[in-house]
Amino acid sequence: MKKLGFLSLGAAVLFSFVSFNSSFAAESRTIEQIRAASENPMIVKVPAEGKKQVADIANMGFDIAEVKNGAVTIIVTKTNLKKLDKRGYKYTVTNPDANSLLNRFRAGTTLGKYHSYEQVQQILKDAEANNPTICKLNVIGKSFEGRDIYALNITGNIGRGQKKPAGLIMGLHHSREWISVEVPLALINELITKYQKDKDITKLVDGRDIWIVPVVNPDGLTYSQTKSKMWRKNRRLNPDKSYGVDPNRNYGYEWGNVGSSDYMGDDTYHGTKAFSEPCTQAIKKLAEEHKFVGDITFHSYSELILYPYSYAYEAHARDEKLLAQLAGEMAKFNGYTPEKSSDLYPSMGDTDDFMYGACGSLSFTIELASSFIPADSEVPKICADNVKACLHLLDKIGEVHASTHPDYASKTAVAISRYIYAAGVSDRKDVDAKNELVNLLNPANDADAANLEEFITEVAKSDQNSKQLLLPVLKEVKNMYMNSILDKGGNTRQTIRKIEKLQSEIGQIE
Ligand code: 0X9
Ligand code: ZN
Repeated sequence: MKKLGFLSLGAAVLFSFVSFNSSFAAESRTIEQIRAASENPMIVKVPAEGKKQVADIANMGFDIAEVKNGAVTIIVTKTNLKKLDKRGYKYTVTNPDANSLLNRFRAGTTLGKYHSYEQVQQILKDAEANNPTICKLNVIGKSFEGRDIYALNITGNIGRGQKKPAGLIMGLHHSREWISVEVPLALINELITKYQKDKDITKLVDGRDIWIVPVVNPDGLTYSQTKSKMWRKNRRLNPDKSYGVDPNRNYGYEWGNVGSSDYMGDDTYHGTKAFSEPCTQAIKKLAEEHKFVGDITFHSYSELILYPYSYAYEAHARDEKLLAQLAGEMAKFNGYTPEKSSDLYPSMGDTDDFMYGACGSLSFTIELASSFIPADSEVPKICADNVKACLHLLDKIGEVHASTHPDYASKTAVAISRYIYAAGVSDRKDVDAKNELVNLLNPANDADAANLEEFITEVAKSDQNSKQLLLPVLKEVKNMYMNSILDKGGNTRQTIRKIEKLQSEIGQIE
C-alpha cells in the first residue's frame, strides 16, 4: 500500500512535470543529459582527417582543447562520448579524469602563481589607489552571480581629454583558462611600474587609451578554482536546470550554431540569444563606448594567434592581410603560430568576430601555452612574452586601423560592411542594415553626393562575394536615382551610368 502510494505520487509528479513542461520541450533534459552533467570529464583524442572532420566535431558541440597533428583533443563526459560512436568516429581516452590533470590545485588551497577573483579585485584597486594619475578602475557589469566585472583604464595625464587610439586586453572568458588572467595582470604591472621610468612605456601610456579586463567571467573563474577545475562556461542557471553559457559563443556578430551548441548542457552552448549574458553585454557596452582600434582576448591553450573571421572558412575580413601581418609581428615576441581563426575550426559568436566585424577593431584571440593551466614555473615567461605582444599591438594601433573602424572609415564604408555582414547569412537578413545603407544614398533624403561616390568606389573594390551581395542595393539605388532624374539632371545620369557599369561588371562575374 505504502509502495503504491509512493508510485502513484511519483506518477502524479511525473505527470504534472510532463504536462507543465511539455510546451517547454527545450527546458527539460533527458536522463542521459542529466547523467552527463554529473560525470567527470575525460580527455579524448579523436583522429580527424582534414578541416571537414574537425568542423564536424566542433559542430557536435564538443569542447575542443587542441587541434594538432591530425587529431582533435576534446574534453568530454562518458555519456556525451556516445555522440562520437554514433557518427562512427574512433578515439582514444588519453585521461579518464580531466580534473586529475590539474590535481596540483586542490580546492581552496594556494593557487601558486595564479590569482583568484578576489585577489585580482585587490590588485586592480591597489593599481588605481597607487597610480591615480594614470589608472581609473571601472565596474563595467555584474556577473550572473553578482560579481563585479572590472575594467582598468590606463592612460597618461598628457593628452587626457584628447582622442587617443584605444586598445582593449581581455582575459578569462573560459573558467579553467587561469593563465589568461595572468597576462593582463602582468601587462598592468609592466605599465604602472615602468611609467615615467622607461621611455617607451611612458610614451605608450601617454599616447594610448588602454583598457584591461583581466576577468570577463568571474563566476566561472571562482567555480573552476574552488569546485570543478575543468569548468569552461559561465555559471548561468539555464531553464533546463543545467549550468552555463559559453561566453565565447554568445557575442552578436554571426551568432548561431556553427561550432557552437543549441543544447544548454553542452560546453559550447551559445545562450538563448546573442548577448544574453551579462559578461558579454559588459564587453559590448565597453566596445561601443570606446571604439577600440585593436584588441586581444586571451585564452588557453595551443600557442596560437588567431585572427578574424571565426564563423566560416569562406568569411574573409576586408583587413585580413593587415590582421595576418600584425599576428605575424606579435608572433615574433611569443613564438606562437598565426592562423585565421576559422582554419583552426569555425565557430559562431566568438569575441573577435564581434570586435572586428561589428566594432572595426583589429581583434586577436591568443591561445596561450601548451596546457590550460601551465605549471607555476612556466608562468613568468608566458607572461613576459605575451606582454611584449600586447605592447606591440598597443603601439601599432597608433599607425594602423581596420578599414571599417568608425573613426577612420566613411559612414558609407561602415554601412556597407554592416550590410554585407547581414546579407551574407541568408536566413538572417537584416533589413535595418540595408535600410541604413540605402538611406545614406537616397537623393530624396538630400543625400550627400559624396556618399554615392564613396559607395561606388567601395563596391568596386569589394571582393566578389560582397559584390554579389550588394547587387540588390545597387538595383535599389539605381531606381532611386532614376526616379529623381528630372530634378537632378546631368549628374544623375552620369551616376546611373556608373551604377549600370558596376552592375554589368558584377553580372559578368556571376
Ligand atoms: O573555442 C574557443 O572558444 C577558443 N578555444 S578554447 O580552447 N580557448 O576554448 C577558440 C576561439 C577561436 N575561434 C575559433 N577557432 N573558431
Ligand atoms: Zn578559451
